[in-house]
Amino acid sequence: MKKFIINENSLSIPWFESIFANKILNNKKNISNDYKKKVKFFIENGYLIIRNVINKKFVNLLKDDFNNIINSNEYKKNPKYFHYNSSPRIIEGWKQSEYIKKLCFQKEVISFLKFVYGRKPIPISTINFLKGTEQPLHSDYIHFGSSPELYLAGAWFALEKVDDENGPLIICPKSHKLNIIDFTDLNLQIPKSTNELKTNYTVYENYLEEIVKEKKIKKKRVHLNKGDVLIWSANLLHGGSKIKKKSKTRLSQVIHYHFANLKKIYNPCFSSKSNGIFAERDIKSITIK
Ligand SMILES: O=C(O)CCC(=O)C(=O)O
Ligand SMILES: [Fe+2]
Repeated sequence: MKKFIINENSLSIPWFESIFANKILNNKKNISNDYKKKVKFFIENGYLIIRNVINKKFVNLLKDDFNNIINSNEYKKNPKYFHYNSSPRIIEGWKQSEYIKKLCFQKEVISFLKFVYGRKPIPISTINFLKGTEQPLHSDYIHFGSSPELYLAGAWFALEKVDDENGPLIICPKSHKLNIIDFTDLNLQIPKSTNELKTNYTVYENYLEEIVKEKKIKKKRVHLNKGDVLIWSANLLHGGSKIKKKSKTRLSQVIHYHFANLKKIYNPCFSSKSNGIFAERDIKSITIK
């Protein structure tokens, strides 16, 4: 009889997402107790804050680039229906700025992701924010699916102080353990137009609010300082809180990562996993020359 061996190679999801996560972590060699503690926190809560990972000089240079992009008026934004206020969510900034691109390869973030996912992280998208997004709770896994499942992470960098005044991130610790869903799990159809997409997305957002109420899931507003980063795992619920001081900026950059050697990446908004329908994606990864 062949035994089941508990290690990362006998699992299809990232090992830290599995019920054996702590056991596998404890068997890892050559890591400090301090690092172990951080990983344990990530396993339990689905996110981790690392303070002061980028220096002020780098942040200022990135901000200069960002201001130039804004002033040039030549940039790509998320579609209108993914904006919840008038402040632009600028995508593909890495094509215009070396600093925006360099941030995708920030050492601490890459090495942490590599450790917990057991694969090389591959940056696939950047969004640069001028102000808070006021975006309702969602999981990024509704946008970026992978096979094997859950090989997705986000790194959200504060490029200035973020507190209750300028619309901080809201996260739901431990929510990464909620079921993975797409619209068809809510008895909706795969959308055939952007109108239908927006309608479904709103139902999805309202569904999540109901789940949070029903399960009494706590929301946490995250205060960060310039140069801090918050890393979230694939299915962690997060959003942007209301901006109390409307005139204030909330300069920040989020980077989404898939990982090496995936069989498939797909867009769950146009897929139905339960019916075996996958809208496969062909994403060009962000690379450094
Ligand atoms: O920055 C925020 O307020 C939320 C952004 C976000 O959730 C995302 O881009 O995935
Ligand atoms: Fe998100």
